[in-house]
Amino acid sequence: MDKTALITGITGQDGYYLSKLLLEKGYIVHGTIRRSSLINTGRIDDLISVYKEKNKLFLHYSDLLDPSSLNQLVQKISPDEVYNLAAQSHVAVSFKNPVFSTQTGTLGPLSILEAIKNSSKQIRFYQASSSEMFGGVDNLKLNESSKFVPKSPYAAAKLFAHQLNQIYRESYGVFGVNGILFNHESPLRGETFVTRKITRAIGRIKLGLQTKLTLGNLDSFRDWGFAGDYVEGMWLMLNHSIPDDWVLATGETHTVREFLEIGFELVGLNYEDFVVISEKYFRPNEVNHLLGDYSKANKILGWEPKTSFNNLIKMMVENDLLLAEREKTLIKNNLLTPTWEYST
Ligand code: NDP
Ligand code: GDR
Repeated sequence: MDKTALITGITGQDGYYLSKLLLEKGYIVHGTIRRSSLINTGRIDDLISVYKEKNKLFLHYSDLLDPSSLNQLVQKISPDEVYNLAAQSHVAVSFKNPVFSTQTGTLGPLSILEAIKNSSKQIRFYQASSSEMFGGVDNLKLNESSKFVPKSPYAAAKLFAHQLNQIYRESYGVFGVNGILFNHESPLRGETFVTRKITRAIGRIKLGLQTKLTLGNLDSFRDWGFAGDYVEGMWLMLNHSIPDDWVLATGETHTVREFLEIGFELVGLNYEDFVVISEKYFRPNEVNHLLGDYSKANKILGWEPKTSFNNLIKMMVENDLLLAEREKTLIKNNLLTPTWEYST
C-alpha cells in the first residue's frame, strides 16, 4: 500500500521540494492551501499537472489558525506522516505582525498534535523547527544540545512548538520529530529573503531592469544550504526507527556580503556599485552568527548536504537571469509594467 502524507505549507519553498520527493517515492500527498485573492499554487503547478489526475496529489483549504480544519483533515485522511511546514516564516515580518506570527507558529502545531494524539493510528509528525531558535549569541558550531535563545517572535513561536512536540512525545508517545534546519535556499525561495532578493536583483540589474539593490545588515553570518538536499533529511528523520531532534546544516558559514560578492561576480559586476544600505531592513534584534553541526544526522541517518555554497548561488543566479529575460520580453511587448526594485 502506498504511504500517505499530509503537508501543511505545500505552496511554500520546502512544500514544493518535499511533495516532489514524496510523490516520486510513490506517496499519496495531501497538502493544505490558504484561500487568497489570487491563486497561490504557482510553485507546485507542475506537480499538480502531473499528479492530480492520477489521484496522487490532493489539495485542501485550511489555515493554521483554524484547528477544526486541521483536526478534520487528520481524521479524514488518516495519514501515515504529517509534515508541518506552514508558518509565517519571515523573521523581520514577525516583528511587524507578532500576534499572527506567534499564533500560527504555536496554535498550528498544537492543533495537529492534539489531532494526532486523539487518533487511533500511529501518525508520524514532523515539525519544522529552526536554527533561529539558537539566537546566534556566540560563534559556536550549534547542535541538538546547544542552548536556545530566541530573538524574535518567530523564533519564540518555533521554540514553543519544538518543546511542545517533545512534550507530546514524552507524555503521550506521539512519534514527534523536530528538524532544526539552518537556512536553506533555492530558485523557489521567497523573493523577500535576502538570498533570493539578491539573485533576483542580479538578474534584473544585469539586464537593465533595475539600477540598485537596497539591503540591511551585510555582516550577519548564515549557514546556507540547498532546500532540495534538506527535504531528503526531513524524510529520513521521519522514517528513522525512533522520534528525535535533528540538526541539518552545511557546517559552513558566510556573510551576506560574501553572498553578494560571489553572486555579482558571476555576471561580471561589482556589488558595491549597486548596493544601498537602508535602516528599513535592519531588525530590532539581529541573529548575528549561525553555524550548524549536522554530525548526528550524518552519523545516524547518513544525511549530508550535496550542494556547495558557490553552486547554490550559481543555481539561483542562472534561474533569475532567465526570469529577468522573460520579464524584459514582456515589458518590451507592453505586457508588463516595469518595476525598478522589488522591496517589501
Ligand atoms: P515559505 O514561507 O516558503 O512557506 C510557508 C508556507 O506556509 C506557505 O505555503 C504559506 O502559504 C504557508 N502558511 C503561512 N501562513 C499560514 C497559515 N496561517 N495557515 C496555513 N498555511 C500558512 O517557507 P519555507 O518553505 O522556506 O519553510 C518551510 C518551514 O520551515 C517554515 O515553517 C519555516 O519557518 C521553516 N524553516 C525554514 C527554513 C528555511 O531556511 N527555508 C529554515 C528553518 C525552518 P502561502 O503560500 O499561502 O503564503
Ligand atoms: P533569516 O533569513 O532571517 O535567517 O530566516 P533572511 O534571508 O530574511 O535574513 C538573513 C540575514 O540577511 C540579513 N539581511 C536581510 N534580510 C532580508 N530578508 N532582507 C534584506 O534586505 C536584508 N538585508 C540584510 C538579515 O538581517 C539576516 O541577518 C530564514 C527564514 O527562512 C526562517 O524561516 C528560517 O527559520 C531561518 O532562515 C533559519
